[in-house]
Amino acid sequence: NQEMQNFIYKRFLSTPKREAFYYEGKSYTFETVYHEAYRWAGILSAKGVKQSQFVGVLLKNNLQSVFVLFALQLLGVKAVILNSRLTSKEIIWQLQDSGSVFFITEDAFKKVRADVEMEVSSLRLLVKEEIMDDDFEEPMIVSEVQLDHICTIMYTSGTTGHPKGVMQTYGNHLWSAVGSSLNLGLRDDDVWLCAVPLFHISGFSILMRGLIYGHKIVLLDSFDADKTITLIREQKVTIMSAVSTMLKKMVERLQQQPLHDSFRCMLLGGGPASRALLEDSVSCGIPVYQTYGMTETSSQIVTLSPEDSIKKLGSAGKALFPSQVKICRETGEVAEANESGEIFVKGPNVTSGYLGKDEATAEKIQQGWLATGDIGLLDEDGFLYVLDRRSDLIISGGENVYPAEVEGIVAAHPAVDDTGVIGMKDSTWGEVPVAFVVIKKDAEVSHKELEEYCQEKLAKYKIPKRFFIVDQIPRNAAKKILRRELRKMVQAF
Ligand code: S0N
Ligand code: AMP
Ligand code: MG
Ligand code: MG
Repeated sequence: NQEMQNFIYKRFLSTPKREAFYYEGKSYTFETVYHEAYRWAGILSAKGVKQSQFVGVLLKNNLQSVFVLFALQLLGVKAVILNSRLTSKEIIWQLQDSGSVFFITEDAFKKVRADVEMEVSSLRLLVKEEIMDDDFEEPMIVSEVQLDHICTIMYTSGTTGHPKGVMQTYGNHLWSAVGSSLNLGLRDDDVWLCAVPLFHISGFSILMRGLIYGHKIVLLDSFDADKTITLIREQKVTIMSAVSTMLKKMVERLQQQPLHDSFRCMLLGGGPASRALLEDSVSCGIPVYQTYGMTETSSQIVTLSPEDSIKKLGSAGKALFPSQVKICRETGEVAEANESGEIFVKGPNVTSGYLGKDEATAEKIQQGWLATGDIGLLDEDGFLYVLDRRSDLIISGGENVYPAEVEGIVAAHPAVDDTGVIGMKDSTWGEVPVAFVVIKKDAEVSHKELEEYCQEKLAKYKIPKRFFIVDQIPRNAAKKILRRELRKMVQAF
């Protein structure tokens, strides 16, 4: 069993005086970050937060949140990181599924907080603003972390039913950061801008890289294209992580005035990117690197390399040094070059499985190979092209929407007889969900009512943007929805 010094403590010992963060006009060194995390560990410890517990966290993208997340690592707690766009119902489900003992949140999430308090009385609630000046107790710091111990849990939805908690170990995060650096390189002057949510691995992995590499992170509360461009210039940012929706907004503004030369990488992931967006980025001086990765791989697993970023534009690249990728036919045989099939990935950054779901884990991971459900091909030079998303998955601005989950909610409406959900192209979000609905005989329901019905149960981005009333949902003999037919029907409306 491999052990390493606690990453936060190690970074503090290594380079205490280096800048770790730039946030809202101020810089913070690793020394300050360590002390703040330690202080938070003391406060949480006094409340009863202990090693090995699962603790739910619902936090905004600010520096205090980083301190809390780092405090949990110092305490050896498994942080169940919750997506703040979810409804109370969805959050409560994840808190219960993970067996969280505490729920740490902040003032901004008043409604969720009240709902959690009312519905899960056994959960101990801690509100950041209310406890930040409370009593401190000398915390029991986990001085060494086991690489196979869980650091974080992030939920990801599946094709059927409820989301599953992806277990991300210290080793997963470490190897992910190592793989990234062996491809993109490390430079003394690197500064990584984080405008993606810390509750996704896109954002959380930036925090881990910051600790492991010892470079500065420019942290934003949320994405704003103008603010981001200003900060890239002011803070001499060299790398940024983005999804297509964000990049598109930046490209619109950068036509006239390209970024400085030292900005060396726009790491683009979380979903597909159009050829036009990639070309526009290059033409306005943004060095764009497509990457393929997911919650289960603790961020990137396949990424373009600097020398191929132009030559192989449109490809997601090759597997990072610690990892492997292969394409398989339905029979399980490895596909030939340029033949499409399911994408499988393997490596020390790949999760060991889903929390408490041994069956789902055994189904998805065999001999270390994770069946992603995505469809792609490797060209004759071994470059990955992602052709289609895992089983019907709709990606809206980097957030995942599973049709089955939305269908389950819409179908439960008393006036609805049957429903089918698909993605529809959208210029802002890439894709948005839309629903086809069959209304029960003699029943009546307006679009507005259907929308309101969804509001309590589904995160905003999952609510169908349109409801098309139809006589029948096309299904095959096994009653499976024929989504291809629905896609054709969209064009008729
Ligand atoms: C695109 C973003 C920034 C949009 O958010 P914005 O503009 O801040 O919106 P809000 O002000 O919060 O809300 C305004 C209205 O818009 C609705 N809304 C917000 N987001 C969405 C959305 N995605 N889809 C649909 N609607 C949305 C709000 O509900 C609100 O509506 P009204 O006004 O009606 O109330 C934001 O969505 C965002 O940050 N997206 C990115 C999320 C992300 O990071 N996804 C990646 C997840 N995947 C991974 O983490 C694995 C891949 C990975 O690790 C990676 C990914 C990218 C780059 C690098 C990596 C890597 O490997 O390192
Ligand atoms: P998540 O774990 O929520 O980040 O979702 C990961 C999923 O996003 C993958 O399984 C893919 O379906 C999709 N995805 C990630 N990267 C790409 C890419 N470069 N091109 C197309 N789809 C992608
Ligand atoms: Mg997901
Ligand atoms: Mg906003």
